[in-house]
Parts: sequence; C-alpha cells; structure tokens
Amino acid sequence: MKRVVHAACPHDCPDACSVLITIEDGWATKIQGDPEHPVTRGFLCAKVAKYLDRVYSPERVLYPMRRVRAKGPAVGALHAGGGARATQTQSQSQTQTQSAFERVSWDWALGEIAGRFRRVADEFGPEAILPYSYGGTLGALNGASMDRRFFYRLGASQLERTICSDAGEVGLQSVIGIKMGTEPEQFADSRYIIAWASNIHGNNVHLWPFIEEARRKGAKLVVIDPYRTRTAKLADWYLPINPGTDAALALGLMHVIISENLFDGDYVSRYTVGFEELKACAAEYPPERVAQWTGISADDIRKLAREYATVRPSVIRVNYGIQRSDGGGMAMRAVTMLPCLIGSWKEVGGGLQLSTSGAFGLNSDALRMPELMNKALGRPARMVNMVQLGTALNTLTGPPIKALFVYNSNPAAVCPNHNEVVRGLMRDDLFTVVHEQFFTDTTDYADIVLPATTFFEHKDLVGAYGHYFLQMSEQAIEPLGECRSNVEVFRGLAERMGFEDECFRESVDAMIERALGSGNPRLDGITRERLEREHWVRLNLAPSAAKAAVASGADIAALKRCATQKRSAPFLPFAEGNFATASGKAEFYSEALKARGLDPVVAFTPPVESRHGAGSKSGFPLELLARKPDNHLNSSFANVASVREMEPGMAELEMHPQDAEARGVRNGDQVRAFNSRGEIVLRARVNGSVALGVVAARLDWARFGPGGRNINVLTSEKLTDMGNAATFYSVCVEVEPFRA
Ligand SMILES: Nc1nc2c(c(=O)[nH]1)N[C@H]1C(S)=C(S)[C@@H](COP(=O)(O)OP(=O)(O)OC[C@H]3O[C@@H](n4cnc5c(=O)[nH]c(N)nc54)[C@H](O)[C@@H]3O)O[C@H]1N2
Ligand SMILES: Nc1nc2c(c(=O)[nH]1)N[C@H]1C(S)=C(S)[C@@H](COP(=O)(O)OP(=O)(O)OC[C@H]3O[C@@H](n4cnc5c(=O)[nH]c(N)nc54)[C@H](O)[C@@H]3O)O[C@H]1N2
Ligand code: SF4
Ligand SMILES: [Mo]
Repeated sequence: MKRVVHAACPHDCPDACSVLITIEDGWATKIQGDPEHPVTRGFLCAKVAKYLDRVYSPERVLYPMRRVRAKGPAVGALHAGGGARATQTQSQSQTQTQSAFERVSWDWALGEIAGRFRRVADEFGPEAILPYSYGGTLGALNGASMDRRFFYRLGASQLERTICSDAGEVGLQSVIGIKMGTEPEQFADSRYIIAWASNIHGNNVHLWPFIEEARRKGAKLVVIDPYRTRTAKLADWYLPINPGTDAALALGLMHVIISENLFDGDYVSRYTVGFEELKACAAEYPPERVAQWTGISADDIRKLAREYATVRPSVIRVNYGIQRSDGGGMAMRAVTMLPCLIGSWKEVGGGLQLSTSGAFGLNSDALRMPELMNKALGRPARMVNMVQLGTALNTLTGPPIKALFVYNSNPAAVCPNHNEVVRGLMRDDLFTVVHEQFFTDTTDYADIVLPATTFFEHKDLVGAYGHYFLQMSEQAIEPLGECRSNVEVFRGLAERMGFEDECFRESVDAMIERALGSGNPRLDGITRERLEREHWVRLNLAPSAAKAAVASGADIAALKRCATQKRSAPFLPFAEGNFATASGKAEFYSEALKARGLDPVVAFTPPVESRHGAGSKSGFPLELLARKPDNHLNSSFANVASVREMEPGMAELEMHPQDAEARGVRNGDQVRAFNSRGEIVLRARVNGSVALGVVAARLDWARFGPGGRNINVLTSEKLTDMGNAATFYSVCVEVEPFRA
C-alpha cells in the first residue's frame, strides 16, 4: 500500500521545508518538497533530497550501546585526506568505531545513567551534570521540551546555547526589538537585493528562486562576503570585505546616506529614536576611513550607499556569518539600522531579514518548564557557555563537570578550540552519554550511546527562521531498530530517576497543544487538528500592515500580483513603526545597551584576531574563515557518502596567490596551518576564493580530517560583544609548507 506523509525538515536551516514522504509497505521510498508550500515550492536542497540514504544508512545507531574499549577514536579509524578517499575508508572506520561498544538493553542503559547521575549529584551536587544540545532538530518538542524539563528538575547546570546566532539576534533586537523581517516571498518584488554575509545559494537555497524572479524583472544582487561563495559568483556585484569589519561598512553607508540627504526623514521622525546621535556617530566614518578597514574602496562605498537608498524597493538578506566575530552584535545592530534610515520597511520587497523566528510565539516556557529548577535547587542553576566546553570540562570547579549528556549536537566536531574539547572528553572520570543517529566524533568519547530517531520516525511541530509558516511534521515510519526520540528518552529517564511530576507523562499531542496555546494572536485559530489537516499554516500576520503599504504609496502592483498568484497579502511588520522595543520605535540610540556598558549608538572595534587587531602581530598574520560546507549542514551529512560526493576537496585550505607565493606554497601542496591553539595539515588551493590576507577551510568531522582533526583546532572560545556567542570567523593563523 502506498501513501504520502507530510513532514517538515527540522534541520538547522532557515528554509524549514515542507516535505512529502512516500511510504510503501512501511518503507519510505521517496522524498520530495511539497509543491504547494509557498516557500518550498516543490524542491529540496541536494542533501535532504538524498535523505533516504541517511535514514536507511547501515551506519545508524540502532540500539543502546556501552563502551568496552578505551575512549577516543578507534586506532586505524583515522586517515589523512578528505573527499573521495575519506568516503572509501568510511565504512572501515565505522566498523572499528562500532567495535568499541557492545549492545545493551534500554532498561540497562537507563538504569545505568540514572544510577551514575544520582551518584554524581550526591557527591558533587546536580550542577556537576551538564546537558549539551544544539541544532540536531529544531522541532519544537524534540529541540527543547522534555529534555529541558528533565535537566531543570534534576538541577543540572544550564547550557548557554549561543554557538550559532545570539550575537546577531541581540544586535537585531537592540534596534527593532524582535526577530522578524521581510518574508522570503517578497524578495521577488525587490529591485535591489543585498546578500550581506549570506551564502543564499548554499545555506538558504529556497530564497534563491525569489531572487531569480526579481532579477528577471531587472533587480540587482549585491554580495558582501570575504569569501567568493556560490552566491557571490552569481551576483551582479561582489564586494569582498575584510572579515569582522561590517559595522564600519554599515556606518560608512549611513555616513553617505545622511550627508547626501538620501534618508527618509518622515519615517525617521515618526518611527525611530536617536537619529541625532546616529548622525554624529556616522559622521566619524567617512568612506575613505571605512575603506582602510573594510578593503572596499571609498568610491564603491559611496556607490553602494546611493544605489541602496535610491533603487527601490531595496532589501537586505543578512545572515549569521556577520556575527561570528568579536564585534558581531554591533555589526548586526549597524546593518539593522539601514532599512530604518531609508524607510524601506514601508515597501513590499523592502526591509531586511535576519530571522523570522520571533513571529511564531509558541509557548516555549510551557514546553520547557524552567520553574522546575526551583524544586531541585531553590534557585536558577549555574550557566555554562557551550562555546567554552573545552575550558569547562578541563578547568571548571564549584562543582566540576562529572557527567555530560549530549544530544542534538556533535561537539567533538562543531565546538571551537577542538583540542581542549577532546582533552576534556577524554577524562576517565567524566561520564558521557550521547544520544545520536550516528556514531559521530562525539560518540568516540561516550560511555553510553543511545539510538535516536530521525524526523521520519517521530512527530513534531516545526516553526522556521526563514519564513512564516508553522508546520506539523507527521511520523512517516516506525522507529528503526530501538531508536527513541528525544522526548521519549527524557520521559524514560525521568521515570528512572523517580521524578513523579505529571509533566513527564504528558503526551506528544498534549505538548503540541500547549505549545500552540500561548495566546499569541499570530497563532489564533491555529490548532493541532488544523495543522494535522492542512500540514502547514501561515501565521496570522497583521493584515493592516498591508493596507498601510498601500496608504503609504508602496507598490500596489505587487499587491495585485499577490492576488493573481494566490499569494497571501504581503506582511510589512514595520511599515508603521510598531517596533517591539521599549520605546516602540527603531532604536538608533539604546538605553538598554548603555546600561550594559556598551556604546548606545554603534561602535566599530576590529576583532582582536584580525589584521587590524592585536592578534595579527603575534606571528599569525592570516585571517581564517572556518566555514560551513555548501552541501553538509555543519557536521551533519558529512558521513553520508552520496552527500559527501557533492562536496569534494574537504581537507583544503584556500589561499590568495600572493600569500601562497610568499610562503613558497604552490597549488596542491600540503600546508600546515597553525596558531597557539593547534595545527592542521591541509592541501593548499589557490583558487581566487579569498582576498589577500584571508584563508578559508571547511568544517568536517574530525574523524575524516587529516590526523583525526578538523578546522576547529584553530578556532577560539572568545565570545562576542553581545549575546556571548562564538567567534568562528575571527581567527588568526600562520601557514607554512608541510614537511613530513
Ligand atoms: N548547506 C548548508 N546550509 C546551512 C548550514 C550548513 O552548514 N550548510 N548551516 C546552517 C546553520 S547552523 C546556519 S546558522 C545557517 C547560517 O547561514 P549563514 O548565516 O549564511 O552562515 P555562514 O555560512 O556562517 O555565513 C554566511 C557567509 O558569511 C561570510 N562571512 C564570514 N565572515 C564574514 C564577515 O566578517 N563579514 C561578512 N560580510 N561576511 C562574512 C561567510 O564567508 C559566509 O559565506 O545556515 C544553515 N544552513
Ligand atoms: N568551524 C566552524 N564550526 C562551527 C560552525 C562553523 O561555521 N564553522 N558553525 C556553528 C554553528 S552556526 C552551529 S549552529 C553549530 C552546530 O552544531 P550542532 O548543532 O552540533 O550541529 P550538527 O553538526 O548538525 O550536529 C547535530 C547532531 O545532532 C544529531 N541529531 C539530529 N537529530 C537528532 C535528534 O532528533 N535527536 C538526537 N539525539 N540527535 C539528533 C545529528 O545526527 C548530528 O550529529 O556548529 C558550529 N560550529
Ligand atoms: S536542510 Fe534546509 S533546504 Fe534542505 S530540506 Fe531542510 S529545510 Fe529545506
Ligand atoms: Mo548555526
């Protein structure tokens, strides 16, 4: 019997695709994008199009396992080189990895974990236990619900989950108050599109067709990125920028826009505060000065400012690459001011998008129940920053970390300062549990591995950070082997710990209903039953905003076009102000930042590890971009052979010809990239991807990397100016020819 199940891709990706899974006799036989979904539009990215290979991979963890050999990667599992060679030896390394474990029952595994947790809590206090999770699934339930309840009730340390986006989010919200922005569909109506630190074609591919549509109608695409991405190669105008200097560029643009009177005085006076302070600040950033930091010429800065302000509607797709630097919060803050200054929020196809996730307003507190912490500790538990896992595992006291529970994450690949992370994970006195779909870099250090379902195997509610549709992801197949979802694992563990609270018995459907019951008007009328029936539903997005657009003279033709294309009326969140800040206005001046000791307007400070920072003078003159692969998702998919094939040359270091020549390096040579934290041997690729002074490499599983390492041996635990986030793109290194 053949049927089609509606699911939603829960991977950490803005597109949150609507997925159709064909099931025949209980087996998934086909996956495709839902042609009806207005953003998915019938296609999936290349990696998820191959998802059957991932779900039915012979390398899935299918049963609970316990360690029977010493911690660490299996000897012989390591091999040099990436790409095809790694793929060949993959199954071999897999067998060795698995032989470090033996199968146990769920009953035994849960009993062992509960027993160890109890002993650790008795001896050191429950804060000696640390959960570690991030973006394995963004499903509302399997991302953060039963797990949080469990660790709150236990009184475990809290994890500060800032490895990805917090600097940018805080920066964005410091101006507009909420994580909302231009809907992707409206990019089709733009005439000037800036992809700012945004590899759209690689990381946000469902925005691309809207941009193509706009370009067919004459729109211009500008890319601002220190790396010549796929997106940059396809742009009308590519502006390579020195890493970490975006705040200066945005200030330079504002300098020109203000001094040439190209801003929207009416919008500014009605809907913003702090213009005079901003004007004074921007006056300090004439294009000639900005050019020295950014590497973008003064003429280009002027041209970009004039075009952005006058070719309308203009929109900015800014992405998280901008905020993985010391000053990431300020950079995002500065860029967010631009549409507020030129009033492009009023226009269909105007504005800016970083994230749309703030619109969903699910009742996350009801899912997570932080109040359970009081029951355990009578106070909030200590916070441990996930970016600083290495330091935490090795040096934290009061109490030390004695037990670690990893799920939805692969820290032995994705965490910065890899060598310290591994040193910590190797500790014999650390009890580590990893709940996973695969035997990853992190399971190499696990005492117990638990098998996890994929999104085919469980039900969940899925929001998005790149569009405004809420989705129900239905379970398509029975869990493989003895796999359990995150919800069920923590439910089972709570029972074994003797936690009698009712919340640990709540059903998945009841939790979905609670999540929807936040009272947020954007969720009015969106019930579990309706989502089950319709699969995806557009949030209630204030219709008055669309009317305001007409009233303020925005593109009426665009509205008509929506009607004929059966598109929903465009959503213009800030056409009439309505910012979610304390003042209700876009804040060019922020009292809240001032109270936190930050510049209340904008400040540009070069990252410490950059050509203008102190780091460049310490013998490591090159700026490293430790990037994401176009066809993997952080470390996910790197182990799926059919996906890996699409990403050749993983173990490469891309260099500028002059930097290579100055070091006696030729294209294809083995080079040693190093700094004070570590070293890695890669193959030099001199291919025009990076500017002078910049080198780039991709994130991979350490196991597939040369010497069992990945690029995170070079990245640092330094945190950003806002949001305590990671600084993966502010890293200084030196490179030399490798001699074995
Ligand atoms: N194919 C694929 N898709 C993904 C992911 C993946 O790994 N692969 N990861 C997912 C995740 S977790 C996230 S957070 C999103 C992130 O998606 P993006 O925000 O697009 O993230 P990045 O690729 O980190 O950064 C985007 C671009 O910023 C550039 N960049 C780096 N430093 C700077 C700088 O200082 N200034 C400027 N202007 N640009 C800079 C990088 O070269 C990169 O091309 O993508 C998601 N989607
Ligand atoms: N050098 C460098 N490092 C980076 C980045 C970079 O650009 N460069 N990007 C950073 C960013 S933006 C992010 S968001 C982080 C991402 O870091 P992570 O969130 O750790 O991302 P992934 O590498 O995708 O690992 C997720 C793991 O969760 C597992 N998983 C998936 N679904 C489930 C589930 O339902 N249950 C359980 N238990 N497990 C599941 C997957 O198999 C996978 O191994 O990496 C960061 N690290
Ligand atoms: S990873 Fe992103 S683009 Fe790919 S299917 Fe999932 S949501 Fe869509
Ligand atoms: Mo991320």
